[in-house]
Amino acid sequence: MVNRRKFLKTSSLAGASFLAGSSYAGTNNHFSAPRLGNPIVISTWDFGIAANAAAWNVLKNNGRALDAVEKGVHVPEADPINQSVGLGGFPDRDGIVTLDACIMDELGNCGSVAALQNILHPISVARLVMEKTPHVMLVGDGALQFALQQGFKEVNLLTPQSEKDWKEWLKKSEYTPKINIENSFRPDKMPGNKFNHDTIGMLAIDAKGNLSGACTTSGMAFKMHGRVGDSPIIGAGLFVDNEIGAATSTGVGEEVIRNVGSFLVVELMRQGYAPEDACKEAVMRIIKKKPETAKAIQVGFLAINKQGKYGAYAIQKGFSFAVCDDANQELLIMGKSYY
Ligand code: SD4
Repeated sequence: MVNRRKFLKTSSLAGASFLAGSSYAGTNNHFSAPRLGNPIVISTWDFGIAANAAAWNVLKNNGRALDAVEKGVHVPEADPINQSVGLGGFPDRDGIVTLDACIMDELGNCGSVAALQNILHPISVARLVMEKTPHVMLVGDGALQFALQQGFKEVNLLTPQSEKDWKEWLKKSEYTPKINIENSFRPDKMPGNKFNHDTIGMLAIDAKGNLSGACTTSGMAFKMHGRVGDSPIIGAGLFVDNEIGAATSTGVGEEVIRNVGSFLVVELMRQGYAPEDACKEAVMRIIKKKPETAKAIQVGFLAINKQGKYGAYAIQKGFSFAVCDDANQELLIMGKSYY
C-alpha cells in the first residue's frame, strides 16, 4: 500500500500537473560532495511557493541560507489571509493569537520563541534569541519583553476574519484538527471547512553548501491557552545538521514531539536513508505507536540532505511542499494516503 504513494508535481508557473516519478527522491549516499554553487530552498504547503521566492532572492545573490529562510518565512508571517502563521493566525480557545517559531543555522546555533503574542515576525525574534542571548528558547511574556527590547513593535495579530471564525468555533468549542485542508488555506478554496492548521517549515542550502532552516506557526487552531506545539522545539519541528541535512515537520505537533521527529529524520539520513525514506520511517513510528490516533490526524515531514536531494512523507494524502532552485519552481502534492 505504502509504495503506491505518489506525489503530484505541479508547476507553479504553468499550472500544469502530472504524476512525478522519483525525480525528487534522495540518494542513499551521504558521503558524496555537498551541493556547492547550487542553492535550493524547499518549504511546506502551497504558501511555500511565495515564501521560497523571497528566500530565492537571497540565495541567488550568494546570500547565506540563514538569511534566506528568515526572509522566506516572513512572507506567510505577514499574510493576513493565511490563518495558520503569524498575522491573521487562528487564535487559541480564549481568542488570543500565540506564535511559535524556531531557526537553526549551519553551525548548530539555534533560537526559538513560543507562545509569543503581538509580534509580526516571531522568526526574527527567534533569530535574535540565537544571536544575542545565552539561551535557545524564550516563551510567553519573557519572549515579548525581549522582542520589545530589541525594537519590535506590538501589533494586533487577530484579524476580523479570524475573530469571526473563532466566535463561530466557540458555538461548539470542539477541538478536532481537520485533516488535509492544510494545502488549501484560502477560505474560498475550502468553503465550510476552514478551521485549518498549518505551519511553514523551510530548509535551504546556499551557494557555499551550507544548510539552515526555519519553522513558524500560530499552532493548532483553538488550542488551549499556553499550549506549545512541535514547531518551536528544536529536534521536533526543525533540525539542521550541516554535515548531513535538515528536516522540518507540520501537522499535529504532539505526535511529532513524542517522536522527536525532525531529529529522527536527520539521524536516519545520517544512517544512509534517502530523505523521503527517512521521512517515511519517522511517519511510520507515529503510525505504529498509535494507529488509531494516526488515522485521524495529519503529520508530514520534509527533508533535504547535504547534496540537495529532498523528499517528504505524510500520514495522509494532501501534504504539499514547494521547491525552488535555479531550474525549478514547483509544488509537489502527496497523492495517496497511508490509510
Ligand atoms: C503545531 N505543528 O502547532 C503545528 C501545527 C501545524 O499543520 O503544523 N499544523 O502543532
